[in-house]
Amino acid sequence: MDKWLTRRFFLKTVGVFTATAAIGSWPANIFADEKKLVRFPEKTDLILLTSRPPQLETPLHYFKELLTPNEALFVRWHLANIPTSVDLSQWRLNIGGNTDRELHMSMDDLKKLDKVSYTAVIQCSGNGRSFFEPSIPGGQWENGAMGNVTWTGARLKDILNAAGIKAGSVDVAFNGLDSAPLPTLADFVKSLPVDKAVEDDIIVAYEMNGAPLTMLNGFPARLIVPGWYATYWMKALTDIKVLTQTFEEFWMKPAYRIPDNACGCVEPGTAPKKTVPINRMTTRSVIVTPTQGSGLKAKNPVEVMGVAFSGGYGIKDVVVSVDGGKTWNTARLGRDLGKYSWVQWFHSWRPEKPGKYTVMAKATNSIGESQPFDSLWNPSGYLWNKIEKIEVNVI
Ligand SMILES: Nc1nc2c(c(=O)[nH]1)N[C@H]1C(S)=C(S)[C@@H](COP(=O)(O)O)O[C@H]1N2
Ligand SMILES: [Mo]
Repeated sequence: MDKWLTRRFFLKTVGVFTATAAIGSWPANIFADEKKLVRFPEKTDLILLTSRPPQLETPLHYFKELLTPNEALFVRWHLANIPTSVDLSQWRLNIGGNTDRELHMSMDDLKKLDKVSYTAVIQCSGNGRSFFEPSIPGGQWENGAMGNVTWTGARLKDILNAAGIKAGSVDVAFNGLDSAPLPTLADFVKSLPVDKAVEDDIIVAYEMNGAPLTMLNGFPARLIVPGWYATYWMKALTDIKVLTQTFEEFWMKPAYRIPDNACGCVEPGTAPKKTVPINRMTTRSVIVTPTQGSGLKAKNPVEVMGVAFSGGYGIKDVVVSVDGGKTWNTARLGRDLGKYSWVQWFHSWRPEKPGKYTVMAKATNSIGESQPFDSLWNPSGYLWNKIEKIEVNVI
């Protein structure tokens, strides 16, 4: 693999070691047939999807917090060979391809560049996949393949400009320390169009919530493409290559593509005629409290609470219904941490009478994008943003 070269070329400068005591011992190789909690190094108890590669979901209750704690942030790797220890004295960020010069930046070099910090939602393309009907194969995530984190790092633009982007550049490709256990499986390499790559807000982050990245979330540095799905947020980043051609290897094509139309959807069970690489996140809201099926007491006040976000345009409003969508109330929004962050929303409710109630929430962003009442379907189970509905029992 690695047809686009750099890995072999740069191998000398990259230090990857197999499991060491550095981050402790790993749970055994388990494939979850029921959801249970497991604890990986530097992580708290998370919901297990698979252990090799690790795919761990954040329990919903963590989203009561505006920022997702590092130890609770979800984990998703595609390939079983992942870095479990990185020697920073050996690690380099290598930049090359269609550039004036080749760079091999150390962590110190990276930290000398202008330091940028903002809060952004990280969300897997397949977050919410388990809710699709008809069901779709792939990681059966509920709502926990997302989190809200303050990222700090250097602008990708500054790194690329230091190398000097030459005329005729089309795409920029990114590779990390993980690799495929079998030669038949493609290395995880992603790309962005060069015009996107030089946008101000894209950074190579070396901190999450003010601390170094956890190993499972991409230590020592990862790409942050705020507003876009996390498939582009290359973890354990080592190689950046500027290309004169469209990069169309496996993880860009056929993987991670959506129907090329306004809804990114097709008739359930059918295949799209034309696809494009997945990109900006859809607008959505998630109900955090009360939880599905919970029991409430009549005449007792309850705070309906959740989070809402969109692909980089901020949230204009969130409306909440406690009667299955017959009437809607505008929710109170919490602290604004910028257009890439989620916002918490609150609606104080006092159910008068016992019975079953259906609670719903619907967010709209600053450019009018909102959420559908009926699920939009695509064959990979991406872009989930159907209006959430939960049922509670008032006694
Ligand atoms: N090196 C590397 N980076 C990667 C991936 C991967 O498999 N390898 N998966 C991507 C996908 S699809 C997601 S959803 C996010 C998950 O980031 P997290 O594990 O920090 O939550 O990492 C992205 N970056
Ligand atoms: Mo993902």
